[in-house]
Amino acid sequence: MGKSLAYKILENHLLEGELKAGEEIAIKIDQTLTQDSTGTMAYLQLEAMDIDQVVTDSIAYIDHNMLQTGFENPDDHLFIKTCAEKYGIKFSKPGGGICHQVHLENFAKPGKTLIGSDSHTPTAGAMGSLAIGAGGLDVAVAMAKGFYFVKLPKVYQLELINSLPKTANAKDVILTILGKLTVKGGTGYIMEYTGDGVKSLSVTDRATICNMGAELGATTSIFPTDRNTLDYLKSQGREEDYLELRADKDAFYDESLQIDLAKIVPSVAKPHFPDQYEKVKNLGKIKVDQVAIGSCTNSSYQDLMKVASILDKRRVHPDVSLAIAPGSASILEKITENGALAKMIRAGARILEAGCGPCIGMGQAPQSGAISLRSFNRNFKGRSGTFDAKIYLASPETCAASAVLGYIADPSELDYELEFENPKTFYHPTSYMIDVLPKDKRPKETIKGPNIKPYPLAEALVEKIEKVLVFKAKDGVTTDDICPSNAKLLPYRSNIPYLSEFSFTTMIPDFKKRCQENGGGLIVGGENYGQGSSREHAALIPLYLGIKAVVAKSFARIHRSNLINSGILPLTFKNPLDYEKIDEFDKLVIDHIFASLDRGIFILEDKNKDIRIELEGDFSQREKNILLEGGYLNYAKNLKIGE
Ligand code: MIC
Ligand code: SF4
Repeated sequence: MGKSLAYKILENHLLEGELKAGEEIAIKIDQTLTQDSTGTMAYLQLEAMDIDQVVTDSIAYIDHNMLQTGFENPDDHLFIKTCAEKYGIKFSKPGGGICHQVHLENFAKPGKTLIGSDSHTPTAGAMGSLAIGAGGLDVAVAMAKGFYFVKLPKVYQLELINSLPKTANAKDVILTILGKLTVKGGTGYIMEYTGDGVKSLSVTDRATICNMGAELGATTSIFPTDRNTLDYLKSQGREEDYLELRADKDAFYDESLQIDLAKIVPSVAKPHFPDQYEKVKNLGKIKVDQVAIGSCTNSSYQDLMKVASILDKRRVHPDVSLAIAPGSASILEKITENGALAKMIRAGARILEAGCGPCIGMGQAPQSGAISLRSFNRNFKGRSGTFDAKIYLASPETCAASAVLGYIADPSELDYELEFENPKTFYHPTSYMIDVLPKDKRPKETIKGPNIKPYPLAEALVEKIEKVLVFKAKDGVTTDDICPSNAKLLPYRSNIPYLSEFSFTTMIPDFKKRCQENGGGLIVGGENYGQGSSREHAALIPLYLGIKAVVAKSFARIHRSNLINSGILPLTFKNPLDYEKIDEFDKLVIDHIFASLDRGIFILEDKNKDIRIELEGDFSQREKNILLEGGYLNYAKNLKIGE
């Protein structure tokens, strides 16, 4: 039986372990990326590893914390810049664009491995790169040592047939897949795209699809390479990076789903999760107050040209605010040069700088109770910066048509032509990219502003945990709940004590107080606990507040690793119905932890109810050692692999 493309790349990078689904393997990492909202912490951890220079081809992007309403964000940018200079890392200045878009343009390479401290790192799968999102500490270790550990996922084949109709976008494809498989459907899988329909999709279409594989919970997503990949690389002036890659004809896949592109129609994800699928046509005329176009999902040159074609000679509805953030300086330069930007401005759009912007609530929070339609990838409650706003996700075409008509509209309601040429070459924003400094020019010290506080250090596991259940959460807790992020809070990503004030405030007002009054505690959660962002702050805050274990029905992959890296036990109910038996503020005991770690079965005693509940903790030997040694930083310092 032949191999999938994903397994071929993994095999080429295997350092330790066997290619058996479910086994933990160590792979060689070729490239890393960081962004600023997770990067400050990642670089503090890199500094703690006491190295001279990184061993990977690494890029530090500034794209999230762009509003400079005080000294905090610019101080963090400077800290990251000095780290990049000191350790031999390329630096993408603010204004250069969103990390995933700029990486696709300039660095993503077929057949290479990439890990990034951002959950949407798999966007580079559009280029046939095996790209995985991870916590900042995992990325710091990869930069210092060149390896990354991952439980080998199974492979899910998505066979594409036919081609998209004019009004449908690659976004509608991934929204359709999310509707079928849900936000948990990709957990434990690599999503691999195959079939005749692949050739009808451009690299940027493929990037949209790989990007939102993160919302499926998948480890990563990947496309084969072909003529379109070569043309894209040529347009970016790096034809020599092309490599033809595809799965074997008789490749083995654990699961398979066929998607007929011809049947894809304009779609939305309704509030408040990306899998709340509905066809635009079935919505009725939902009035919109705000429309936002951009983000690492849909801010490519092609997407913005489609938007300009729809807005051409039209006017944004008087009741709508339309914001557009281009994905990169290179795209902004092209749409400025060819007049597309002028069409957007004439229509009344608000043009933002190239960056994440409203996607992470960095400005453009909608009005109270607003309906906001966005070409982004996440619509969790509160993420926009306005708690009672309702966010719908859609394609850039649906967004543009809706901005004009004032309600969520199928783009076919408007007449427009999509005839534009793809540029033969793009401008290369070297002005925004600072290359690796020669060794003799590198600074000896990094510069840290006063907002950068020491991060909490994990403690070695103890034999018995005896704590109160300080919070019992429902299904689908996101990292935006555990560590809310918006323009006011993002500047404190290097200040865990301050951030801890806001933890879980989307759900309860007094999580921190509960922890303080009870000397820390335990958290209980439902399905897919910790879905969403890769931010390790969602583990560092609980660590800081004395949380010793999180018991849930299931965990999202990156968050589970972040908990282990921070020395917090992530355990699951053996019987999910046991979730119902325990209540907030019950006294809970988990004893005989060392022996339980070996058995993989833990016993939770509820002293109030006088019951015992079986929990599971399926840890690899490395994960057990991390927990026993008090976190990944301690464990990784002296670790060597593949030598
Ligand atoms: C996000 O989209 O949620 C973010 C902001 O890009 C995060 C990273 C972060 O929390 O800083 C992500 O996706 O990993
Ligand atoms: Fe930035 Fe939004 Fe993409 Fe996260 S999802 S990297 S915030 S554009």
